[in-house]
Amino acid sequence: MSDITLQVWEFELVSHVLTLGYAVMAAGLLYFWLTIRQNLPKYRMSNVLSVVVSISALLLLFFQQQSWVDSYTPVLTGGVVTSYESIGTFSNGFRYLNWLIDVPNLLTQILFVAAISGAAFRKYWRDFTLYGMLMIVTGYVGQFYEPGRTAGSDLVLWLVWGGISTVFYVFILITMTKVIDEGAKNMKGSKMVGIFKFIKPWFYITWTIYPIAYLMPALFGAGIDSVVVVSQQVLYTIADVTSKIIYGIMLNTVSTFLSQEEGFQEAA
Ligand code: RET
Repeated sequence: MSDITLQVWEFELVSHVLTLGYAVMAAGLLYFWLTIRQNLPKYRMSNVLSVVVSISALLLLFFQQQSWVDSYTPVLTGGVVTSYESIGTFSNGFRYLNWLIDVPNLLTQILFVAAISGAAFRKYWRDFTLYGMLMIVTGYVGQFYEPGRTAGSDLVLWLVWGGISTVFYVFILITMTKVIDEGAKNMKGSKMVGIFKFIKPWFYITWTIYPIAYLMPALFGAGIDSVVVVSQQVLYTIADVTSKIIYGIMLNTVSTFLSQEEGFQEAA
């Protein structure tokens, strides 16, 4: 990584945001686990997948925070910290590998709440997993070429791999749109249709934060500088909380109310 000097507040902001991120994952983990029995058994797999997603993100953000602190050293002037200098490479590579676990799970869990089963379930599951993996792997290759980050930077290759990844992302959006439309039909007459349909714009917005973070070096000029590094971490963490935990809470709320409407009562 080229030398980066961070203002004290920039260094601390990222450290705090990452810590908040894994604290939210820990809270989400408990919430999804403790509320699972409020749901009919047919919806519970959605909670299980939320638990899997939360724990993997918890670990990732924890190590991301440690790696952040290890990658910078304080610069002292007259005994006072005036800035932070980079001393190692801090990369987003771990995140991408974490998405390999989380993306297929996040995409699959909605199928249970949408009451999609049988051959349709298998088809959506296969498409989601395939597109998700290909989107991430191509994006992972692309981030190695990120402008200004290492000696291997290459603007064109970075954009080409990012572009290929975007094609798979568009397939995911199309598939998710179909799933939500179908799920809304399946729960017609329920009070939960509104919340369930709201997941569509929520999904579009929160998932699109990831490619925006990828593009930060292009939006802020040629080389990597502190604005790029800091804004990427803040954006990725906002995206993590909204696309995993808040999305999971919406799905859990829908399944709990659907369970009640279907006459289910939690055993005492
Ligand atoms: C990349 C590369 C650039 C192009 C696109 C991307 C999309 C990434 C997305 C990631 C979603 C991740 C989630 C993780 C949750 O754990 C790979 C940044 C389109 C949409 C939801």
